[in-house]
Amino acid sequence: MNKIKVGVVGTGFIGPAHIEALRRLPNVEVVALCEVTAELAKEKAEALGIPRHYTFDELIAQDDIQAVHICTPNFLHYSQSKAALLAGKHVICEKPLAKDLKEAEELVELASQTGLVNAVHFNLRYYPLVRHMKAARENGDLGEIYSVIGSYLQDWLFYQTDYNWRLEPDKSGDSRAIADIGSHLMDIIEYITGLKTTAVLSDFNTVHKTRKKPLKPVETYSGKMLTPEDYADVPINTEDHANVLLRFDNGNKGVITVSQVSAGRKNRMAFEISGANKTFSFNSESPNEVWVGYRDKANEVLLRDPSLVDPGARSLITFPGGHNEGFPDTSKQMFKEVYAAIEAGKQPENPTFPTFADGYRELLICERILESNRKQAWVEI
Ligand code: SOE
Repeated sequence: MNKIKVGVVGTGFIGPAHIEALRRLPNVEVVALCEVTAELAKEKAEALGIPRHYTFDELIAQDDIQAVHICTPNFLHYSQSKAALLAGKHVICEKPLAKDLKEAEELVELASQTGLVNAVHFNLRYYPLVRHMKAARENGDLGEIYSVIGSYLQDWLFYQTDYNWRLEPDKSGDSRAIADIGSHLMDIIEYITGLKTTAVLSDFNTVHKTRKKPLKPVETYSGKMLTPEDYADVPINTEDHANVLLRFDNGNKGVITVSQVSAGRKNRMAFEISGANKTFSFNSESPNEVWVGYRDKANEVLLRDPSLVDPGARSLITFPGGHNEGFPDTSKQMFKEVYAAIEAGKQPENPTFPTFADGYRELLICERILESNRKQAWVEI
């Protein structure tokens, strides 16, 4: 079998997660990676067992590489996705797709002109029970959506000494928690409910107004405890915590909270979607079960078993119930769909996976959330 050759750009926290997922697909081979310097690329290629290593320009000039994964800090997503598309590569980009709407719009247009496969890594859509809830909405089982209550909570930035490039707007963008994790939550809410968010009212808080910036780089989730000799005090201008009220196009409403300073919440995306027939409650720290609530009979817990979920969700399950699947499986399942399209050579007309257009939509919602916080007023989307 001729495997599709792939290059991965950036090897911080998420690049290796892409590599690990890609290694589990039979028709794909990660042949190269790149980093900011040739030395770091060599070091990472050895550590991750990848045969070839390059700088970015060298990587996209390789004729045999058909697809490129952009796993760098946010400020590089636009220029690198653009360069990779212009070099004729299919592109899978991390979220957020770009730093602003203008950039994202240009990428959507360019991708559509080239016909190349384009995807944004909204991998959390690929929990099988998320697909099950979406199917339940589509087939009428959930009923009209009455309300949505969501949160995405983490604690890896809990201490004032926790530091990462995501705290720096020139690398991450003007929003932090909303762009980084609120984007997943808003994407999932619209994905499952099929509703469009029409207006937002937000209120942000920066709990740590200054943080201790390490004098040397620290990886996301490093958990490293710094001592006074290791850091300098810097002001922080992005949100640790945000509350947002939502209005939907069916006239009903929702609310979300995101926080990166919530002790004990490691990486918990949770939501309750209440419909006319039932409520679904899910959280990503226990992704193999969904609570189903009723008014007139006993509530249920549905376990992720291929024989019990919607047939559409079954395709995202590799192992029978009782054999837990989680975060790493979401990327594998997403890339399975993306690489079926790459094998066919072009972006499908109705992709099942999240595309650059979905990346644009999320950026639009995030920008309006930011604007609402600035104005302390409702903003329409
Ligand atoms: C950091 O907050 C992060 O790695 C996000 O960027 C990811 O999208 C999320 O899946 C886990 O946390």
